[in-house]
Amino acid sequence: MTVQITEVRITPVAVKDPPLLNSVGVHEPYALRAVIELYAGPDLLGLSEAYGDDPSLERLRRVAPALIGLDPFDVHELHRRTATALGEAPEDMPTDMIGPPSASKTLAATFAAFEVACLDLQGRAIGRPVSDLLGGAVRAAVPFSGYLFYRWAGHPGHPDDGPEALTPDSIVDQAKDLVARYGFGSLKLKGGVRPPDEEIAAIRALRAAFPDHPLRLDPNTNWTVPTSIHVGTELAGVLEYLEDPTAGLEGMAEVARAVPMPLATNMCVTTFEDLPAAIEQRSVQVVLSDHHFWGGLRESVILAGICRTFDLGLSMHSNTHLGISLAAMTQLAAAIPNLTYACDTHIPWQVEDVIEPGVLRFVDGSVPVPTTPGLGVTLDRDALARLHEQYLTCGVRRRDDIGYMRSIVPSWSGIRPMF
Ligand code: GKR
Ligand code: MG
Repeated sequence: MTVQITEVRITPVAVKDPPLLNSVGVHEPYALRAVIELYAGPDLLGLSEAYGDDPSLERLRRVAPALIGLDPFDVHELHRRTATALGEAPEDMPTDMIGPPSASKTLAATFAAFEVACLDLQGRAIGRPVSDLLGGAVRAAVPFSGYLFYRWAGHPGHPDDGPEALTPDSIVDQAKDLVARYGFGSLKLKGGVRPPDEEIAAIRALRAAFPDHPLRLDPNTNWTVPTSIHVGTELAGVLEYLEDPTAGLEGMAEVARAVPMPLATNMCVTTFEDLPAAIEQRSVQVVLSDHHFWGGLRESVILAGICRTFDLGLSMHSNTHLGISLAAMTQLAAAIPNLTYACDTHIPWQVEDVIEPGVLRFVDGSVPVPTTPGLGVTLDRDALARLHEQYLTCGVRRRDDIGYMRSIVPSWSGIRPMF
């Protein structure tokens, strides 16, 4: 069977995002994503979803013309063409919550955007789900964790769009709401926002309200080593893992030696090059994979193999994303036997999407893995057009949690560690 890419479409979209607080600032009213459509003739289409900020879009657009004529089954050739077309593209990532930018990471992120669409195309061409292309699904449904955020009730100048959550009790209320609506069986608190002892109190309140839920806390490196050790010691026996308490492999290794729970990361181990030193120094015990910057679905399977070899746990990270990425994350997680932790997802915070509803749903905190060809999801063309129009008018062109916070709190520095 001959399959060749005949057309590449890249459509930036903006989706409404609530005022979620994190260690550097606050989410802006809109988050950006790019929807990628790879056509192999008029009826065969592969989908993917990627970062939608200006530098990422520029890289995607630079590569797109080189993909015409590509066989979507030849992902090695896709990699060659991506690398050649990118050339000396500036190193830049849409957020520093996923470690520093590097040439290999920008290449990995750009390649990943097209690789996922190629795998969707492959699956549709042969009539098999993407999980089959990754070794086969070892689970029929993928568990996700309920992602808790400190938040304001609304963006300044906009109507309130949810209850404020700034105290332990309101975080527990938020958790009860997410668990009631989605059935999540584990919970993660985005920390590094309130003073550490308040966040310890929030975790203890969650433990009291949810005695059996695994709990995670992630301050995105907003703590010094002593603060991290203090929090880790106070929460002994309470946390499933502590995520990125402090910056860098050395600091993480020092914390890891002093606290009883595993340390997880999506900030100090974010490329294959980071792994040898992290393993040697025992900086982390759990790696959070993310196909968007680890180089796609097949590279994420390779990461899983390395984690298995070196006895590292494997979990999955999430930035703001939509249904196409949720489908990709679900297909991938279904096919990785040692992905034994519930995955992260921002989906409960999103009220808009680009896919037709109904296929992806949460049942008892897990997403049943679509068994239809490819990723299993279909573009909602009206929604795509509407969210593209929103992109054109919203004014946001790259994520800037620090700058947005500074526009509200002029003295805000966003410099970590704050505590
Ligand atoms: O969106 O505010 C956020 C999150 O903090 C996200 O940016 C992080 O990358 O959720 C991510 C994490 O686990 O570090
Ligand atoms: Mg994290």
